[in-house]
Amino acid sequence: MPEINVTEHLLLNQKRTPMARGRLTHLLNQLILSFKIISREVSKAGLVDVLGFTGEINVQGEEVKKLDEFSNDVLIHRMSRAGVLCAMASEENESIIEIPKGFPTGDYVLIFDPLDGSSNIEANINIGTIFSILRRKSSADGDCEMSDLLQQGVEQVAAGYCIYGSSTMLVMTTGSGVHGFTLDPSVGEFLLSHPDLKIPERGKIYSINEGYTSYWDDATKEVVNWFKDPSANDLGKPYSSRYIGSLVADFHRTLLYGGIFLYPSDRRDPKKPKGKLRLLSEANPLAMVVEQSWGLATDGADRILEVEPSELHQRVPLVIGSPHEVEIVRNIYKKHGY
Ligand code: AHM
Ligand code: MG
Repeated sequence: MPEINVTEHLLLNQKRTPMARGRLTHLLNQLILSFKIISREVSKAGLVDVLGFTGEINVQGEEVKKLDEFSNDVLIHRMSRAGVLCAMASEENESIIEIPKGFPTGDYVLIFDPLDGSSNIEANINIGTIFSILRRKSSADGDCEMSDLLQQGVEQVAAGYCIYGSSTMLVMTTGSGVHGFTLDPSVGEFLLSHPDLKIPERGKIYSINEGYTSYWDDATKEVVNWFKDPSANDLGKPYSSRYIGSLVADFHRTLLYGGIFLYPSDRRDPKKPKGKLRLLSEANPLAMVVEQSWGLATDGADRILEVEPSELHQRVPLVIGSPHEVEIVRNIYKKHGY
């Protein structure tokens, strides 16, 4: 197969859209450069003083790690200067990130989780950046508004993630399929390694933090039991359990091997009745990727991409993966009145 890099791939895509002005391609190229910078730093973790906490607490009430902060800073700094955005939102920042006065702006908004799964950094486990790109809805003459960020996932024009692991890989969609690119460190380019990814129609793996069983309602307990009990499920044997605790890594495996990932609502923290994952920076982009690869994503009952956002850091239960397993789960929840 001739080697094609991500920039060439984006340009081919752009040529298929006659009216395209190349703004989205430019945005994605700037994002890709940020991923390369983050990847370089992640690969040095352990060698230099980049591990450990900064001592600060982020808006989610969690301790901020140095690499989280570094990744957030790189993305904000680079993307503010891209000239194609009118605002951004990050999982690490409480409110909307405006483009500084005097910098050129554009019609897109970018929402990201700069370093998902960062509690795993010290253990050399895969972590990643997740991104979602939308077009602004407000008039182009004024400043971007909160409503430009609070759009349903169906409005995303591009989404994906960059996973930093045994190799660095970018998986993304611009609305016509999902493609995976692996970073070749010897040339510093993301090369097309996984064209037109399709999630298997069904799988043999379920992925959930089962330590929280006692916080689940009966519906979720029945869901998980379906996967474990060969007399209940249609696999005829127990599904295998895999849970890394790094969403990008658990999702990436699910996309390639099939099966299901769940982060349901639970009773653990009354302030977070809808689970832990965020709609705008985590669930929506992965839902776009999975749907573009012929999979499904729901909150147990309804399609993630149609959930109406009301706040920036809104949390949502996430059930995502192969169509067969996601449908099974939806039917069990429906039976329980979800
Ligand atoms: P983070 O964005 O602060 O890294 O938190 C999100 C992470 C996900 O990567 C992962 O799926 C989840 O937290 C694991 O949570 P838990 O430890 O509750 O299972
Ligand atoms: Mg996260």
